[in-house]
Amino acid sequence: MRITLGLKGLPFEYQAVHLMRDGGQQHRAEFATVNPLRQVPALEVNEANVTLVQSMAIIEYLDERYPNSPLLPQSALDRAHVRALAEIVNSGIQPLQNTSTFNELKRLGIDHEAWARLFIAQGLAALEELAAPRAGAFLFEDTVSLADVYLVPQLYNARRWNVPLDAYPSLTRADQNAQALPAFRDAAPEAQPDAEPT
Ligand SMILES: N[C@@H](CCC(=O)N[C@@H](CS)C(=O)NCC(=O)O)C(=O)O
Repeated sequence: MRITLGLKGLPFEYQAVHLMRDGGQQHRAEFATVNPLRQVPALEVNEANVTLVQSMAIIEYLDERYPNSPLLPQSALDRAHVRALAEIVNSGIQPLQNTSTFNELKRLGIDHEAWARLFIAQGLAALEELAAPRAGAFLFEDTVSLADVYLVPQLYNARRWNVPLDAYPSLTRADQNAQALPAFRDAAPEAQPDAEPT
């Protein structure tokens, strides 16, 4: 969501919800009314007095409402391809390595680190295979798309879990090119006001 706000050049007010501190601030009663699933992100749209949840819904809303720098290509078939790339991350990798997923794995005595590395590597391998034939400077041809918006945070996370990335040249090329753009750099976790000092 932060990447998209940056790509669209939209000013926004940042409100931190720390997922670990105080047992997870997403579980506070006031946040549960924002998102009953107790997950970030959420976007308060002032002009409509509405709060949106689910990153895909938020990003597609922003893309429709602010059509500059479109995140989806012109043709319906190409849009389906780009959405499929984004969904590999959004529904095929990310939910398997969410904080709440890890908490439950730990409770069940399962090695969550091995679990995370397995599903991240499997998902990235599928993403590479699907993206490679049409990848260019970015995951779909030479323009930033919805697919890159999902790729970059997932590779950030993969590095955190020491997942080797050498086998995914289309993904690492797109990531490297995205890092040259302020919208991606400004959205990085360490660039946020509430980032822990390293
Ligand atoms: N499908 C949701 C996933 C949101 C999600 O899982 N957010 C994570 C942070 S990246 C979260 O809030 N986790 C809190 C938890 O698992 O307790 C979306 O795309 O917005």
